[in-house]
Amino acid sequence: MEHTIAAISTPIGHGGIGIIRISGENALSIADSVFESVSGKKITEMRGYTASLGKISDNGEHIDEAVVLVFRAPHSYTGEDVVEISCHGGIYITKKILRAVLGKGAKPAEPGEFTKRAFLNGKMGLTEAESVMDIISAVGDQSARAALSVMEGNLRKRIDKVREILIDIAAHLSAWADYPEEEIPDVDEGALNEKLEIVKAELNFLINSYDAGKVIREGMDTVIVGRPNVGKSTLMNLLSGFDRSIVTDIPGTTRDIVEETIMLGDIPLRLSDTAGIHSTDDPVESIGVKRAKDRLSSAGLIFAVFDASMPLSEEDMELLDLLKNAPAVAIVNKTDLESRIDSNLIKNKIKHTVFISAKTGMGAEELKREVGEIVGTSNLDPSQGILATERQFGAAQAALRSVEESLAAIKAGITLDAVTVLIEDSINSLLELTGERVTEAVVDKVFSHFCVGK
Ligand SMILES: Nc1nc2c(ncn2[C@@H]2O[C@H](COP(=O)(O)OP(=O)(O)OP(=O)(O)O)[C@@H](O)[C@H]2O)c(=O)[nH]1
Ligand SMILES: [Mg+2]
Repeated sequence: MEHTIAAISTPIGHGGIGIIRISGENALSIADSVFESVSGKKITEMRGYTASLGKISDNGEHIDEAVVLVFRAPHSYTGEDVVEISCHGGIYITKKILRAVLGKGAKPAEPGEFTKRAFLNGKMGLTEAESVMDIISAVGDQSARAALSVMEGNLRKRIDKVREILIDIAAHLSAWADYPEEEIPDVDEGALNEKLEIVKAELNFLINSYDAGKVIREGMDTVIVGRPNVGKSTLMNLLSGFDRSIVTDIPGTTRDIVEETIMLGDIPLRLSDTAGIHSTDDPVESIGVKRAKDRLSSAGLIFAVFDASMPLSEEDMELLDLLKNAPAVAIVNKTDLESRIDSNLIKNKIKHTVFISAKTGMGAEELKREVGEIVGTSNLDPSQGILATERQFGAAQAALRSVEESLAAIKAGITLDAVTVLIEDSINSLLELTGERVTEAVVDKVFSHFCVGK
């Protein structure tokens, strides 16, 4: 039996309530040794899913008033006996109660240990467990929905379906190979290929949506570039919703990089407003220009801003050339003024071109739409269960590789024995993905990314 663990499960800070969670065989008796209920009833006598009000004290010293909640194994988050002490949410009080609980024999929980126990006790699969942290760190509606969907088991169900097809094929192939004298129907190569192609398509779909899922979870480094005075800082301020960057009509206003994280619809963008790119003798400005160019090459997404009230300059054309094949949106700004720009020159070079007025806010919706197209989030349905971690992504890729190899093997006329081995490899990768066949080291690694108390 695992030892009993305890941790503060709420953030360290001031709050209405702080929760100390205890899980394990001795959770109830340990909680009893620091708690005295108003009713006189012992925690060890309480039924699961019941609460009790009382006094927390440590060796006679009164610490706080608290409510304890009791969960009895296996009907708890971890599958073990669990007690949650809800006390007043203060750094001092919660730590003092935790210390008292540890003094009675509980051990400090490791990061993610409660969820790890839930996984090991079969309360949830590995993909569901992994999504717990994503729910906690969700920054928007889409990322929360994606995490919730995985937690509800949608990714596992999707993988299970794929695996069922592979198991079906493997079983048929083995039966046919092992019992040649039996009346097992011949392997129909066409049908075999067809099934494998279905698996391939589904795995490809999952793998291709991984990057977009990552964007809604983690956001995207985005740089705003353009020559001086085109309205980069005005755009920064429009998207931030406040005056983050200094705006003047003097070219060369922004010199250093100004950063702000914003939500463009459901996509978190880490925006960098930069100095206008042009050739200059000013030593300070030229450092700013170098920084802008460095950011341009490292960013995941580029907002290249142009001034619609002027013809394109040589600097604008140079920037357009730099953007070839880059993930860029060309933003033709100042469309509230009379147009003097030949925007076809831009459209010919950059697929995603939008017309806006950073000053009035016109065109912001179109920008949102184009960004969704570029980063792939506009085609993403987060409620379907999408791959959420590098680990899951790697396992899905390995599974796909084996399926592709088996298709190639069939085509090359290699024996069906060899094909069976490849299909079994793919099944194993999928079992690893869902955590049904996974090493202890992998499990430890998964939960080491968690916070303490979860
Ligand atoms: N009419 C109009 N004026 C704008 C618009 N966007 C910006 N401006 C004006 O253009 C001038 C320059 O704006 P900034 O946002 O400072 O331009 P910038 O690209 O950051 O300039 P640098 O930092 O110097 O590179 C300011 O006077 C803004 O008010 C717009 O959409 N319409
Ligand atoms: Mg500026």
